[in-house]
Amino acid sequence: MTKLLETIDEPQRLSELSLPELEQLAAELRTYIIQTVAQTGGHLAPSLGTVELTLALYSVFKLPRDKVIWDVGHQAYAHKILTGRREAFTALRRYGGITGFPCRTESPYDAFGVGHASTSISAALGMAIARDLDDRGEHVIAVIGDGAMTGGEAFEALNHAGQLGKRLIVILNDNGMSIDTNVGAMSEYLSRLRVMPQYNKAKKDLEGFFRSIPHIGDTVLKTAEYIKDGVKSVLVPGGIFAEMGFTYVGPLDGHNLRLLREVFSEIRMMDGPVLVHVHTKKGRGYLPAEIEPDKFHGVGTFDVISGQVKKDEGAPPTYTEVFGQTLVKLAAENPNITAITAAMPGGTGLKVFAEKFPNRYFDVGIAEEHAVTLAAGMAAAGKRPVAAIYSTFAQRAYDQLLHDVCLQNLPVTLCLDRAGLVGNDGPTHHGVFDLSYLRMMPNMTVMAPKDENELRRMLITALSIDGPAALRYPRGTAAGVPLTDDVQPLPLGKGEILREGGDVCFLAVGSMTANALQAAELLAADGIATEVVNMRFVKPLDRELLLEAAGHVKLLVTVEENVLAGGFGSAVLECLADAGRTVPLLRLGIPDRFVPQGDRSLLWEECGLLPYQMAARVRERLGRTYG
Ligand SMILES: Cc1ncc(C[n+]2csc(CCOP(=O)(O)OP(=O)(O)O)c2C)c(N)n1
Repeated sequence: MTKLLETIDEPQRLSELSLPELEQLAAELRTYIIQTVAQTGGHLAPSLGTVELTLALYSVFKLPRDKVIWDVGHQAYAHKILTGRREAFTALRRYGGITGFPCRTESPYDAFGVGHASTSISAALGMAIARDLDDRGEHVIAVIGDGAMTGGEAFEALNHAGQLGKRLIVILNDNGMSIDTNVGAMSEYLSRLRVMPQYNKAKKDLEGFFRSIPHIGDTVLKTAEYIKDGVKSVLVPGGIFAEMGFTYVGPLDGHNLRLLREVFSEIRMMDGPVLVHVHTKKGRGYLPAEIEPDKFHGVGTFDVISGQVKKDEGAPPTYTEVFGQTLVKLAAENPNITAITAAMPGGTGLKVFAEKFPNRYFDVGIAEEHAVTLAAGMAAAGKRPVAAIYSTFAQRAYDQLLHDVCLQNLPVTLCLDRAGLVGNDGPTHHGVFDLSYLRMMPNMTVMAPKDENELRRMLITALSIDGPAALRYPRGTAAGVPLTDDVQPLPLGKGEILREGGDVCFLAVGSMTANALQAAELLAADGIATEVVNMRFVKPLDRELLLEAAGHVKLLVTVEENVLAGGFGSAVLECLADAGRTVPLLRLGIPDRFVPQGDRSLLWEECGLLPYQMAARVRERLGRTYG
């Protein structure tokens, strides 16, 4: 039998379907999402929770004229499948395949590019303003999770939208979860709404009310009034959103297609900003994901029947794990150490710390800016805060790092996980800018370890510096070196010569040290004697070592998993220029463009960072320079 899903190439078809057909489609979508993500990996639990929401929205609103902006975009798999990418979905997140998030260049239905949280209401308001300036009539709808709602930008946008009073729909997709359990006073407020005794009764009343409307058009105004004054006061004591100028509707069962369609049909006719609060279940329809929504938030390949995630048994620990364990050890010795995460306790390895030292552990929600200034405040008051943030999300806290931490020379330790190319999450998530944006900040020390043992030494070093320090390390398994018992701090600003050679010298940073060593082997086989230095510090630079190397080789090669613009190679050039030295120098790193998604090794290849490519570039440059 032909599946209904196979007949849907564009979302316009959805408005022709009956309620039972839409319900059938919901089931088919779930099966397709589960089976595909089991093969590709991806954001399973968030996307299973929004199936009915997507169907209800797309069967009521007129896409692509009406704009739907998905916050983060990790819950938008049904959106992708229903908007012309059903077959392409099998290559989700793969190199050359479709991206894991909405992306404007991928589809006209992807109204706004996303990946980082809490941007949807700002973007939607911008579109609503543009629409009104141009006298158009489309609807603009932001769909934001309760986790993303903890981000400051979401509040800034609500604040602005409430004041402007423009026609705008915000759908709050509340599943009680961020990646881990959601945190914060707003989250507690939302869960109070969930358990209010009036909720179930009022929900029924609301359903009954809409069902009893014979000619919807005639009763729109009455309905709008009911929603505005009735539901608000029954269901939302204090009504935060109403106080901010929004008409509040809800909470509604986000899996009840009929109810959602009815409510969306009504609010389509309303003016001003409206917030529809829906309750959904993360992982809905796949039991393993319902039971462990955090594990299935973003998941690798897994077995559909058992729900077992495929693991590489016997693989070395991840950098994240080594960081988490080391911090726990250090915190046991130093009661001043505190740990801060911005909604990523699992992802940053801080869960062990949270269990051991709950009163010194702080999950601030998706609020990287606050996390950094919070750390600055703790440091100013005598603590040794460690803020563990993914490199890409720390971009949010640029000014806080500069103005609150570095300007005051406060001893905040910044641990940047997922630095470098992250793989399948793609350009929104690659952590390839941090060396550039950190090294220009006065007072900042910047380090990158070549392996997990060095990560531990760098953490101790950072915590011994009387000022700000950052270390950045990559996603995934570490080098697999034995962890030594006696972990000593590193000499500040000193590199390490790993291999001697008189023709070429690789100056390598962090993850690229291993690749440089392999490239050196290849060159040595061609009779090109190649030195390799593990620089350890991007700031302060080991000037002495650099100038010495510049004096005895024919070519210096800098190699980093960071953008070339303003990165480590630029720092080396500055150092040489300041010393009045002109030396042939080749810079290897991430080019001046956004790198797509795919396996990390494929992306390294795309950027010319595999050992054979490095060796080829060196040979070519030597040939050109010395004939
Ligand atoms: C600025 C930023 N920080 C952190 C993240 C990582 N992140 C992705 S989804 C997510 C949780 C979002 O929770 P919610 O909005 O409730 O959506 P749900 O996954 O529960 O559907 C987090 C913390 C991010 N995408 N952007």
